[in-house]
Amino acid sequence: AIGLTLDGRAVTARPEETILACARRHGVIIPTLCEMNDIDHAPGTCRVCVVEIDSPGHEPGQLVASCATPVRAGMSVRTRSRRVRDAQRLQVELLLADHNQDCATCVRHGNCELQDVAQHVGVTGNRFFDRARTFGRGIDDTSPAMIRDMTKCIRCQRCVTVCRDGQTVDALVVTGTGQDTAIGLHHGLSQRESSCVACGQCVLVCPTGALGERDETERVLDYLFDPEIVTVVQFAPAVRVGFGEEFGLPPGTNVEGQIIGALRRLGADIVLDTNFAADLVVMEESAELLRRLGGQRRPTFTSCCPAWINFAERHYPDLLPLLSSTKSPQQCLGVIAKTYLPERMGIDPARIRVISIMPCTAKKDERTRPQLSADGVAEIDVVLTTREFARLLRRQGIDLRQQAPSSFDNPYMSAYSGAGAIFGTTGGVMEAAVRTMFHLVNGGELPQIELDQLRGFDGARIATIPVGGAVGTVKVAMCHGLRPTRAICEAVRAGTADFDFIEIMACPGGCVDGGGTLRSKKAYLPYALKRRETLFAIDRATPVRQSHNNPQIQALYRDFLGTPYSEKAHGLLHTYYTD
Ligand code: HC0
Ligand code: SF4
Repeated sequence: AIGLTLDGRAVTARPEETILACARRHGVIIPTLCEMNDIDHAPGTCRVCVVEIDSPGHEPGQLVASCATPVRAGMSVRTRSRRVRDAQRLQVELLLADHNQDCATCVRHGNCELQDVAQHVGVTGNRFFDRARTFGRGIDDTSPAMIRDMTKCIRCQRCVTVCRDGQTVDALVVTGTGQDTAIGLHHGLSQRESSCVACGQCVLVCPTGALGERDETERVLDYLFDPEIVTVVQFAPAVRVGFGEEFGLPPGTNVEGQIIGALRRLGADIVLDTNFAADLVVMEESAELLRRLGGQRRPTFTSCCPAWINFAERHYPDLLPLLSSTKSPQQCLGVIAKTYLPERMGIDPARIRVISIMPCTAKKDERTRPQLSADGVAEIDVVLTTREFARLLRRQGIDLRQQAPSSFDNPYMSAYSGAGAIFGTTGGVMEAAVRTMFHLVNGGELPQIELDQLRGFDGARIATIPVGGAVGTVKVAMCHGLRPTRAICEAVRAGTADFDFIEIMACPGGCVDGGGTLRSKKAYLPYALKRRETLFAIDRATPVRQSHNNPQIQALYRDFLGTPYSEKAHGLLHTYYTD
């Protein structure tokens, strides 16, 4: 260990660590904006983390960026001297000079790292603000999923790092230098035209409101308060375990009951569960996979993650024939809610609007696919991210902590199995499908319901599953995050991958950490494992553990669809992809 002085206190540091890292370990706060430890990002561009040092090789009292300066034995560091505070304040004032400061209307209002840092360094005025300069950088609202408001960008480049190094999509690029530095899409393309897959990981790391979801809470209020419209609301498997934090509950708390209660209070007419549709997808996908097993084309890829579909279409179009044709649970729920449900309940389908609450930005984009509409009627009418749902509750004065829980009561489309519940975490779709495939092949139930070999958390995992019967074993792989996904796509393309079935989730962790989840400050994906544990606990506590044993799924096939993969099921629940 190295000895040094930190604000007059003798402390020890690890060799090679930066002044910033050392200070953090000792509980000393140095403000930062561009730096983000979780994604290994410290470009040193914001210069808010300056400190004063006395150290050999430096001028006495030299100001240095603490994120980029390693500790040295005998160094003396001052983090809060007058000179440091003045320098930090000046840096933040310069950042604010061309930052659109319409904070009251900002998507990041109340949860902004720039606001925090401005408070920390004591900025009290706007000496240099020049609104005209913010006009030089525009707003890109071409994507159905998200808005890039570059008038609020502070050029920290976290988005560039997460998109390039984390996701390997590399859609974003730094343009210009000095005062003209900006973040854009490669080749000057719009977000929509670019190679972006709408995964939303850049939104999760953005410290300000420069990147945000396209807010559609107003549309939802229009539907809720229109007496002619029958509102059908679904929420995704992962939403119930990632939403309580916003209202001060411990991370990973299951708030399913409170969400249902809040939706009823908002005036939702029918509350359904995406978990039900996950069970439906298992039925279709397992039947599809067993058919494909005998054929030439291997492997089959899952198709429920819309950012993965975008990735395949834009980056690996030659692999599209390998994707399962089964629509995602979100879309399957929409189509069944506009056909079977009104038939059963005696409602005019034209009055129905389906609202989804998803931990995902790409679900907003998926909804707009032309092949997911029939005769001009979209299967899903509006998608709210988890963040917008929190905003909607606040706008309506609902505090989740005070909300009495309620439960699902729709007799047709709200029951779910434990298999449907675990869709929200990496490996869950595979585990759910294996439980049903085993049944389809052998008649009975898989004796060991929880498949530990599928439950690790590495970016890519492989397993061999003894399904038995005529099938024997099935070789599977599960990837979460697009870096491991790219690696497996390359292997499949090269013919070196020996798999039958591959599950892909574009976001690291799967939906529990989707790009539409609540944003943490300075942390990337801090709660994945807690949320995942709660999903596994829901599975254990659910009396029915297999999708094919969900009584409402059995009734849907008996009364409406026929068998899995029947002509009717195929017409409603399957889709195609285009490059
Ligand atoms: Fe997911 Fe889904 S599991 S993508 O992660 O498959 O968003 O939670 O809703 O559609 O069910 C997200 C979560 C879903 C879908 C389901 C799938
Ligand atoms: Fe990159 Fe995903 Fe952001 Fe698109 S949404 S720019 S792919 S990180």
